[in-house]
Amino acid sequence: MGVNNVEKAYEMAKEKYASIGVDTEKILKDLEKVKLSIHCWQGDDIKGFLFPNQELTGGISVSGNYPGRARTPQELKQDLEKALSLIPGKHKVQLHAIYADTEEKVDLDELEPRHFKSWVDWAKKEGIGLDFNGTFFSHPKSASGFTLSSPDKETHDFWVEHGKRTRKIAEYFGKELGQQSINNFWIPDGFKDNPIDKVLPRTRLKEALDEIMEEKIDEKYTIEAVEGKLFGTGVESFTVGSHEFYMAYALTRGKLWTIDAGHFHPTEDVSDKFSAFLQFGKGLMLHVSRPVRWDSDHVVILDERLTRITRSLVRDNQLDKVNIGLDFFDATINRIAAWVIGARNTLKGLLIGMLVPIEELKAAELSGDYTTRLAVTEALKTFPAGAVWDYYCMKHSVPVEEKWLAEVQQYEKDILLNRN
Ligand code: RNT
Ligand code: ZN
Repeated sequence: MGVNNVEKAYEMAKEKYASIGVDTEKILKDLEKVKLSIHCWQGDDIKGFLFPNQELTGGISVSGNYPGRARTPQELKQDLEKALSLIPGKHKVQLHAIYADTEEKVDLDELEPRHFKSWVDWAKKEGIGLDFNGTFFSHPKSASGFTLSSPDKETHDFWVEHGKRTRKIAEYFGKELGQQSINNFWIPDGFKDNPIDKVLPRTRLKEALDEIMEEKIDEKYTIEAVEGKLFGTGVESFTVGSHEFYMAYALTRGKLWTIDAGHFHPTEDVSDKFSAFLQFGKGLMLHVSRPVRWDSDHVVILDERLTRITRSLVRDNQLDKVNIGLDFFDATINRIAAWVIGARNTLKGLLIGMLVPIEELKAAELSGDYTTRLAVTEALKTFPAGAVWDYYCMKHSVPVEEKWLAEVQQYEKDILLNRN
C-alpha cells in the first residue's frame, strides 16, 4: 500500500474513532512514549558469549535450529539493529550477564561494568536504554539445581557475588544512558520431587537476596526486579522463588515484581494481577511471553491473552509503573522476525488498548450502564485499528505490516545464511 493510501485509510479511521470520542492524534503521541525492553536472547537461543559450549539449563529450553543464529556480540548487535529498524519507536534492550563482550576469561562472580562497555557504546549510538539480568543458570555452579538458595557455602558465595556484580553493571547502564536500568533476578532453584523442608530454602533465598541488595544504589540508575515461577522442567514439585515469595519480597523491600506471562497456570489471567499488586507495590516488570500449555516461551501473537495485558495497562493508567519486557525464544523461525513479530504485536496491543473511549466507558460502568459497556467494547473489535497502526509505522519510518517481512528475508539472504 502506498503512502497516500496509508494516509487516506488513516484519515477515515481517525474520523470513525472521533465519532465515539477517541482522539487518534493524541493516542499516537501516547504510544510513542512507551518503551519496550526487547530481550537480546531471542537472537542466539540464550547461549551468550561467556561460555558458548555450556548447555542451556535451569528448566528452560529452546527448540529448533533455524540457520543464522548470532554467534558473536557483533552479530547480535547487527541483528538487533535490523530488528529495531522494523519496530516503531525508541526502546530498550535487555541483556543477560552471559552476554558480556570481552576477550578476557571472566566468570560470573568477576564481571565488571567494563565488560559491557561495547554494549553501552552501542546503546548510545542507537539511542536506546539497557536493562539487565543476572544469569543464574547454564553454569557448573548451578548444576545442583540450587543457586542463591543453596545450602553449600561456596555455591551461595559465588551467586551472591554474581548478584552484587549485576547491580554495579545495571547502575553503570543507568548512569551512562541517562535512564533507569531494570535489573531482573530469576533463579531456577527447586526440587524435582517433594521436599521435606520448604522453609529453609526460602529463608536462604531471602537472606541471599538481602545480602546482594545490602548496598544502597540510587534508584535513578537502577532498581531490582524479582521474577517468580510456578515450576520448570526438572523442577516440578517445588520452586523456591514462587510468586508469593517474590511478591512479598518486592513489597517489603521496595523492589519491582516481575510477572512473566508464562509462569502461571495456563488459565490464569496475569493482567488481573497488575491493579492488585500496584495498590501496594512500587512497580512491575513484565516478561511478555506466550505460553502454549505451559511455559513454552512462544513468540507473542496478537491474541486475547496479550490484549488483556495491554488493555489493563492502558485502562488502569499503569504504563508509568510497569516496565514492559519481552521474553520468548523460538529457534524454528527467523530470529529477527521473531523479535519483530513479538514487539510489533505488543505495541499493537497497546494501541488497541488506547483506541477506546476509556473515560466514557468508566462513566457508563460507574452508573451501572453495562449495556453500553458491552456494546461499545464489542463494536470496537471491528474498528480500523490497523489503519492507525500502519500510519504510526509510516510516521516512524518503519515498514507497514505487509512490507517488513521482505526486509527480513533480504537480510536472511545477505547476512544470516552466510553464517552457516
Ligand atoms: C525463566 C524466566 C527468565 C528467562 C530469561 C532467559 O523461566 O522466564 O526470565 O526466560 O532470563
Ligand atoms: Zn521471564
